[in-house]
Amino acid sequence: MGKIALITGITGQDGAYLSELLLRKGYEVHGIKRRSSSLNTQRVDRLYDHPSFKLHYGDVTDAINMHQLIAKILPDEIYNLAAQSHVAVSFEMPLYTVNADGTAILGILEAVRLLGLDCKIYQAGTSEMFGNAPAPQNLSTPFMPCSPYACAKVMAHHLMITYRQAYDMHCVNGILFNHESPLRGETFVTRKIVDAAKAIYNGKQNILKLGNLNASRDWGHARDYVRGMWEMMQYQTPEDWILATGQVCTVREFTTKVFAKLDIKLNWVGTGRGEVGMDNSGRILVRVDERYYRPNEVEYLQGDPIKAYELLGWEPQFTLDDLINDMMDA
Ligand code: NAP
Ligand code: G4F
Repeated sequence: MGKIALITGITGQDGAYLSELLLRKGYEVHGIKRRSSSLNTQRVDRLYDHPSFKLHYGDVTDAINMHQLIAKILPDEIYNLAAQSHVAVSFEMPLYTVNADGTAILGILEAVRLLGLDCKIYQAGTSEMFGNAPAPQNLSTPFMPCSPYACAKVMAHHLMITYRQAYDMHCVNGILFNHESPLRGETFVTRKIVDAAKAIYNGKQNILKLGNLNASRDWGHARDYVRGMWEMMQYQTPEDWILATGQVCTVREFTTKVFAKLDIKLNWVGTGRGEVGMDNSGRILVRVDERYYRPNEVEYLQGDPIKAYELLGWEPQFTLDDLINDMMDA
């Protein structure tokens, strides 16, 4: 008998890649999808006919629903990936974000505890929890969350440790730095840049508007990161982990690289909120737009994944160039 996994957030980027990975490993994969008036399962539609792939309606903020699903599915492993995962949106919907990204893990923890299940739980933590703490951020770096999203994730992280210590439950925290892919949501900056560059190249869009070009991120590929999630869950003891590449680039550099793949050289002119990116003929292709700035910004994230490297043998297989090529080719 293969293992049974339950994935919340299965319709998102990581949920889709993790589903593929677990099915390849012989798992029965159950996922929670939200009821929506429009289609929201495109990322997993190709798995729909797989005999070991099953979707259930649900919402992580509904603890009764989570309890019922966990009691019915009796999973060996739960991956809690569900989240309102957009940092900027969390400033506009703080209470919902804290409910979905912070409080909701309690519904899962309590269900597993009250049902007495021997079930491992993974919580999708984030480098945003470090906020503007000095880089490189490692497992000793203090959390300095500076968005409702990051505050919620810090709460979930500590609830996991509390249940691990109090009830001896197998609670695993993955603190993952930014990871992208062709399945990345369209409003995250890497996908937005790739889509816009291609549309500008094809004459379907005139300009790309961005916020803080100086923000620096440690960007990896989601395929590498879901493999790391699974490896953390197989480790003999429940622990906290960091997955990152250690390589950093700014939003400006990422944009330059993407346009260069289309043989467009961007020349940056001006500073701050007046900065623009022009092609060699002087046409403005990128402009800074105030609306994409956040009330609070995390300026520089660079992770130190040494523990995952030493204890799990995890290391990223995709370079930043590989990632951009994969996103451009999609
Ligand atoms: P994503 O593409 O935004 O996917 C989020 C998933 O959560 C979607 O399936 C979404 O469903 C679901 N969801 C949202 N609210 C829900 C609710 N109340 N009940 C049930 N499902 C809900 O995010 P991702 O990039 O795959 O990230 C996966 C997890 O890792 C998230 O928790 C994120 O915060 C965390 N994380 C991501 C990164 C990264 O760089 N990607 C880094 C660190 C941590 P719909 O499809 O219906 O919207
Ligand atoms: O792509 P982003 O929106 O990702 P962000 O805020 O780093 O969050 C992502 O990674 C986290 C891990 O560190 C996850 F936990 C989280 O769920 C999510 O997946 O923005 C990246 C940077 C930011 O500094 C932002 O201010 O790009 C800057 N940026 C500049 N212009 C922009 C834009 N971000 C977006 N989304 N859109 C812009 O136009």
